[in-house]
Amino acid sequence: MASPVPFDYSDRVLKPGYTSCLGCGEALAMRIVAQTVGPKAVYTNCTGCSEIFTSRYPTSSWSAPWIHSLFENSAAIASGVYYALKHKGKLEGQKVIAMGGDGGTADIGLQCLSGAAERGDDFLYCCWDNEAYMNTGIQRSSLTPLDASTTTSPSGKVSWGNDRPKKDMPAIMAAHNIPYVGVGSCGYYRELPRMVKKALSYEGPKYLQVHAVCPLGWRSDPARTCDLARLAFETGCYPLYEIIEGTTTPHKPPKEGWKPVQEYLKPQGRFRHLFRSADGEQRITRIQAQAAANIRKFYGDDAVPDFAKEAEKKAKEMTTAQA
Ligand SMILES: Cc1ncc(C[n+]2csc(CCOP(=O)(O)OP(=O)(O)O)c2C)c(N)n1
Ligand code: SF4
Ligand SMILES: [Mg+2]
Repeated sequence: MASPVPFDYSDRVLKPGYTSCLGCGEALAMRIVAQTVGPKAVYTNCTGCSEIFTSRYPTSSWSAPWIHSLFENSAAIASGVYYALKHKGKLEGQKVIAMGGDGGTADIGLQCLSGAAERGDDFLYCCWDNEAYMNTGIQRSSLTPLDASTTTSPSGKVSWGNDRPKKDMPAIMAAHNIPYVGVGSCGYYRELPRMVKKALSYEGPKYLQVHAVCPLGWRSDPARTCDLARLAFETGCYPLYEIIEGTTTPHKPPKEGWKPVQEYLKPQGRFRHLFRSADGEQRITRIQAQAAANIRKFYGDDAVPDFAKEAEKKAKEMTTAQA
């Protein structure tokens, strides 16, 4: 029998050995993005899972220059690196990549990110959106979806979980008139290199948000990470698109048509409470109505399936009845 060909990791920007959980969508996305950007870059990474699992003291998986920033200032550190390289005349062929989780990006780091984007600094910001503060024990963030149960928005007798809809972070970034905003997914990992290359072809601030399944926080099967990420898109729960120089291009619609949101929600423990009562069904109707609105926004009214329109009607009736 021929001896197995040994894996060659010599050209990996993010080397193996990092300590993420099994099936971590954030690790998958970050590895692909870093590999596409390459080693001629300075990476800044705010506190969070991605920073922790790639730099367990005294080791590091990074083979490119990498800076651990505070929770709130990945974008500000990236700005500083950009100006330092510029001042020294070393920007040629060099990229500046800032990274952070959804909490580090959309909550505590928003001000630094907005400032860097508004100044027009030349860098790519990557937000790993696993929809909660996972590293510190699954606390909700402003990117946690409606009705997800987290440790700070627990479902129970008095609550259905997170009671706020997800913040539209890509729209906030697009409002800065930056050349590139992209929303990708760890489930469509073959798309990520194309998106990164497209983003890097523009000078100025670029924002890439990647939906990253977290089996620990979502209480999902690690073997279903990519499948779940694709279901997020195929149900209309997590639209994927690019806004390039102000023009929005959505990801091509699912080949087999839009699916009911239950297919995405049911395999996740964070939504399990919605499947336990008739009242829970009403909450799912609201989520389905939101997915219908997402589909309409990017693909037009004709694309919205009948079951989703039906849910919109019911959700409206429920709101009227409550008023
Ligand atoms: C100012 C400040 N507040 C709180 C923390 C604690 N903290 C570290 S990581 C983290 C959560 C990170 O969540 P997110 O940015 O979504 O990244 P994830 O771990 O989910 O990848 C928190 C609250 C901190 N390091 N600094
Ligand atoms: S907690 Fe979630 S995001 Fe963090 S390493 Fe584990 S799977 Fe990845
Ligand atoms: Mg997070």
